[in-house]
Amino acid sequence: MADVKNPKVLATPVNIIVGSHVWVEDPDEAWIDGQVTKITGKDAQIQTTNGKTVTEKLSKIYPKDLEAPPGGVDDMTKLSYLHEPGVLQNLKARYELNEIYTYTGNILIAINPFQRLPHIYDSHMMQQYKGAPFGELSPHVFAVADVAYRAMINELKSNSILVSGESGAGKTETTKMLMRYLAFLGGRVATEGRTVEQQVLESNPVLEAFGNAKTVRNNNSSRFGKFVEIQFDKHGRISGAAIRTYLLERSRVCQVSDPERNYHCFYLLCAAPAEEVEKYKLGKPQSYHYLNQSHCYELVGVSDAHDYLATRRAMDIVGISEKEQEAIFRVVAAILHLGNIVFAKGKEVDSSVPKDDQAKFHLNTTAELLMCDVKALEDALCKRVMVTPEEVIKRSLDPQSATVSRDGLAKTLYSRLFDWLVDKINNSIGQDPNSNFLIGVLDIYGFESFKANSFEQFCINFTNEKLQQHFNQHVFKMEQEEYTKEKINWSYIEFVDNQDVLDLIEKKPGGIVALLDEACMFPKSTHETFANKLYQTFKNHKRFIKPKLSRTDFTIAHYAGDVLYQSDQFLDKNKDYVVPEHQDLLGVSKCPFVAGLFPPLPEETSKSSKFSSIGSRFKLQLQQLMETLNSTEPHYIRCVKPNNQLKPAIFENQNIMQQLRCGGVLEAIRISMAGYPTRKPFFEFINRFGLLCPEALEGNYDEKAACQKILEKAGLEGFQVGLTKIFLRAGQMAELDARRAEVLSSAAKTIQRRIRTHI
Ligand code: AOV
Ligand code: MG
Repeated sequence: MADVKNPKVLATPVNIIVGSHVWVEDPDEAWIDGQVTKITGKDAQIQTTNGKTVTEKLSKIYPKDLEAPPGGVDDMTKLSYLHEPGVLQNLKARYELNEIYTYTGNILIAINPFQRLPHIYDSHMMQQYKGAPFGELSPHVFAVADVAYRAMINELKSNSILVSGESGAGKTETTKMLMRYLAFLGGRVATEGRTVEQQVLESNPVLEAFGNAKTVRNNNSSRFGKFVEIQFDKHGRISGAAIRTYLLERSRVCQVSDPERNYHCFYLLCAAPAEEVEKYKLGKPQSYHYLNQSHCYELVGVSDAHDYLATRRAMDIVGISEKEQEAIFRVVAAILHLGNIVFAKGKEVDSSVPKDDQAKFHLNTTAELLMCDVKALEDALCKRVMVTPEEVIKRSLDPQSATVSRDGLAKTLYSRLFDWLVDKINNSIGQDPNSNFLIGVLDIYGFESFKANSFEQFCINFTNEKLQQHFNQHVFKMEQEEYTKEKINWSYIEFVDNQDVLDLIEKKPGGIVALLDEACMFPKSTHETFANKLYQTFKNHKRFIKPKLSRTDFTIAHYAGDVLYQSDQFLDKNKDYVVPEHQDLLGVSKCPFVAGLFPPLPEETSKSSKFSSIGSRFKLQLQQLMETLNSTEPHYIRCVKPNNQLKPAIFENQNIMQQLRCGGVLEAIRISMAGYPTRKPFFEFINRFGLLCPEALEGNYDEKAACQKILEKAGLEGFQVGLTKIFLRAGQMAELDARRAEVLSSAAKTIQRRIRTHI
């Protein structure tokens, strides 16, 4: 495994001399260009273009390609010098021209423009990309979807497109473009009624209304992961689809803080036409505890009233009936009322009752909307049934515990509602049992490292480790295929993957997920005992670090960097626990929709262990996802967020560099560096370097032999000559350029001398 934090992995050993144009690290700009003014031993002094004079080790500076086109190149592998600063410079030059897409071989890098760029997604554009050979037109999401579709048709093999990037980088927008383009390719022209492709597309606004929210990082942040499988029939037409979702963020339902919002659907409903708002006895979002913990209610440029109607229309199209829609929004309204049931101390010790008339009003309304008995609802919130060998007793909860119980019910209701929507959409679109191949599109959360990291970040980063391994293996395989195609020897290329981190997390028995389950099942566990167990078990693990000053935190050295996790809520969050009182209450709701969200538990689980582990279930889901992905031909899109202000035309070097590291773009480049990063077709190579060995180009020369002669004369070793291209090791291109510069300058001097002697 490469040390991705250390840019040296992309080091190119080159001949740097006084006067060389180079890149040097800069605290503000990540990389800045300049010219070497002095070399002392292993150090170089550089005059930078931002006016500084810096001294840096020779091994830490990189040559600047003076012949790089000012507008950049559309594929990183066309860069003569493949290194971090070169990659960054190239992206920047392109972004300035609104060229937001760039390839790195087969990987598409997409930098969020934060503005609608004219025409780049219209139907004329789709028409152009249809069937165009990859790389012929400018890089584009449509090109990736087109390649996937063609590959599926021609090779009769499933394909997948994996979209990744940090929050706000543009994954969901990219996914929607991909789906639109696939619907364009595989859709039926002018079919009557609701087509499968329309339903697939309209599932997006429905899922976004219930699964997206404004966060600090993105005004429309998806709070769940999504894998959409689009199935095709043998004529290449869309014949079915399946949507799988991962780990919806549950805590948001009861807990939001400035400047974030709860899930969009709550605000949409409050902005619904008056008769609906009245029917559900709703008021302004400001009146609800689940919403007013944050002071953000409206989104710039978004009309909740308009989006409410749009969501209802989308629900119609995906096949959710009028009656079901009514029930869905009734549950949404019930959750808002539920959150306003405030408790005060009751007459008995440690008991609680609704605090005042307001609280009672909300209690009554919640019961009405959920169509359950109001007394039973109150009991379910304020009491717990204790089963002892002798008797069954009802124990009261104090106001604080009753509040926890209330929030638990809200979270369960909401997550079941969300799962119901996903199931419904799947059933309504329908699966094609005869479909032999599919295109899967993955829109999943990117690597996260915040000030405070909990179980959610742990699961998210676990996902990213899995995908990173998949990515590395794929990039490595692609490299090998290119070498095999050109019939060159690649046997010594090695790379180490991140299996050790994956073992630490998921190994059975003994990985963190397994130890967490163990802790959850043992009644006396606390987060302290859990953390201690981790410290003992992974004392000598390279990827696990116990911070010196903490007794409960732990750090994992992920491929994308170290993340410090706080263990205190791991146990609670891992328990997928539905309070039996809540289950019993809503399982018998008079509303079949609500009762359907709480189907009776199978006999054995209801009696014995009520514990089911979110971590283990997630691990299993990931395993299944990886199996699916492994049976497909993958394509990668790496989304990049150019700035944290969410504004157009701001390109923050450091920020972007970090994302390229985390997204594995630099890792892909590193893998390529371990082999032969620079490839030049014979004729291009001869054009550029023929002057190093003019005798090789005499008469009717053979291109391949001429290239070989040029390279040998230059004294290079380790390069390979393929069938149509030269394959150079890292740094050799720069070495050749240095020779070329020498030849050119001595030729210039000779000419000057001749001119002088003539005069
Ligand atoms: P995400 O999916 O990667 O974040 P989104 O796809 O929601 O990010 O993009 C965030 C915002 O960036 C969108 O709401 C648009 O305003 C803008 N945007 C993204 N891509 C484009 C584009 N191609 N053209 C124009 N604007 C764009 V998260 O779901 O938070 O991880 O959990
Ligand atoms: Mg998203």
